[in-house]
Amino acid sequence: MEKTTYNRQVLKADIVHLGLGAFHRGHQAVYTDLSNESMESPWGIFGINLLGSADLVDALNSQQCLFTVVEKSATATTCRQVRALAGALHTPASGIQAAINKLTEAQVKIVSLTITEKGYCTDPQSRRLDLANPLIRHDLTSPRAPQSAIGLLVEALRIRREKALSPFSVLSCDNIPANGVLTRNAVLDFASQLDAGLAAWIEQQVTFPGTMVDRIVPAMTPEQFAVIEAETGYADPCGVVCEDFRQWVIEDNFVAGRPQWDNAGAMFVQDVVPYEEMKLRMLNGSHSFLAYNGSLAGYEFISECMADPVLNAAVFHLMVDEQAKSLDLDLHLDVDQYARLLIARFCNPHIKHKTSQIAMDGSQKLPQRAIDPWRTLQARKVQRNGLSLLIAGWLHFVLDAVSRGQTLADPLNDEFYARVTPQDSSWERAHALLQIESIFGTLASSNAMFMNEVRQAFVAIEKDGVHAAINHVLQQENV
Ligand code: NAI
Ligand code: CS2
Repeated sequence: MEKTTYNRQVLKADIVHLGLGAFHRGHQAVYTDLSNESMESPWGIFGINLLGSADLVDALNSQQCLFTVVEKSATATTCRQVRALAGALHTPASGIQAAINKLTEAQVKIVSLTITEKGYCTDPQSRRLDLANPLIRHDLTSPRAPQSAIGLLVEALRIRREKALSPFSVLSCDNIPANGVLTRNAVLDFASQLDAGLAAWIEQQVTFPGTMVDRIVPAMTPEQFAVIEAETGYADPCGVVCEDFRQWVIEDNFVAGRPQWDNAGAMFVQDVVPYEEMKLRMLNGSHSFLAYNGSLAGYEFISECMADPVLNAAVFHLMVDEQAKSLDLDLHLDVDQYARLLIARFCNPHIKHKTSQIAMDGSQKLPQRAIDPWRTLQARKVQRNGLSLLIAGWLHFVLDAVSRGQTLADPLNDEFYARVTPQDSSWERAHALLQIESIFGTLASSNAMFMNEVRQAFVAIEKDGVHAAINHVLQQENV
């Protein structure tokens, strides 16, 4: 068991983290724990969950906030105990005031977030705060008792300003392009609805560094909890099993200091966007391709999809011949090598990453993973058949669920049902989904090429199944 040795009795809430899910425990908490080893004063993290069940927070508090991370490569296993968590709370149980109090403690220097794409309550196309979002509507009428993460951040910053406490940096660690800019815009949009002076103060005093985060940390299952027990000899309801790879690229723009995460392997840079775009399109875009087309082909896990030579070759094509060609910036990176590393990571048989997990919240993921690169490739006259298959796979995935009456794990579930008329032909139903502007902008009415190519892919999957469709569509000459 790997274990750090710094004195954790002195840990305070230097970082408050919103969204204490699997990813935070397997990524930022590990970096903080490892970097604490070389710091004079270790940084503590206080985790807050605004939603979901209280079980995790209760279990953490009953085990001194210590938890296990089991890291698995294809051939080796490392078990670590993570010691950087100083405390945790769950607002549905303890009330939102407890969270506000935590964020307004004088020593808080960073508030970090992994609240999923939908947690920012923004419109995925315009990237601005969605004022019609029910949580935001609630918080604008009750700003002192917010329910959303954005409302909580603004309320905490209002109090800090009033009490002349120093501001904190807001660090989004979600898979969103330019996540710092998006978070800043959401916070400023919210604050300016309430108080222009507060919005101006936030604009001047608070920073929102962008990050690229990477480590595959699947949702835990009973089988994976059994893996922890088998590897360590004890059960840990707060542990996670993840891959051994990890990467963190961070814009170095903090108002109140930061841990030396670079001592644990993080990279501090001026501009994180090129790294984010590369990772979001090549890794996450391929994940979504496999999530939809892999689940249509009957696969439960990503590693099973990768054992299928047709899907394996298709994602390599998508990474190298499409997504890589949609990128702008020269990182002096060998994209073939990056793609091969991604393929090897996806093949790791010990990482039980469900296609159904990645398929969740597709309406929030498609714009950055598929739609933006599709538009860029069209402008560059580069074929984008793999992306069309990804979008067509999503259409089938949603329509299949709707035709069975299943609820989709997606904030637009009700909108899908409202738009789809069961009596329509399958392409008419797909067409209705393609008109959702928060996902597709105005492509349905303004881009005949987009509609034709997605239709070709959609019909091919319907007629011949995923394998034949991949073989057929990837041969097309669409530029
Ligand atoms: P999880 O399901 O374990 O945790 C999600 C967390 O987000 C929970 O704490 C939940 O309370 C919170 N949350 C969900 N909706 C929210 C909302 N509307 N407002 C406030 N909080 C909300 O998921 P996990 O694995 O921790 O992933 C979370 C995010 O981390 C992903 O969506 C992604 O953006 C990012 N990420 C995840 C990776 C992974 O492999 N799991 C890798 C890279 C990034
Ligand atoms: C996945 C990501 O759930 C998803 O949408 O694509 O969470 C992926 O596992 C991570 O970004 C890997 O860093």
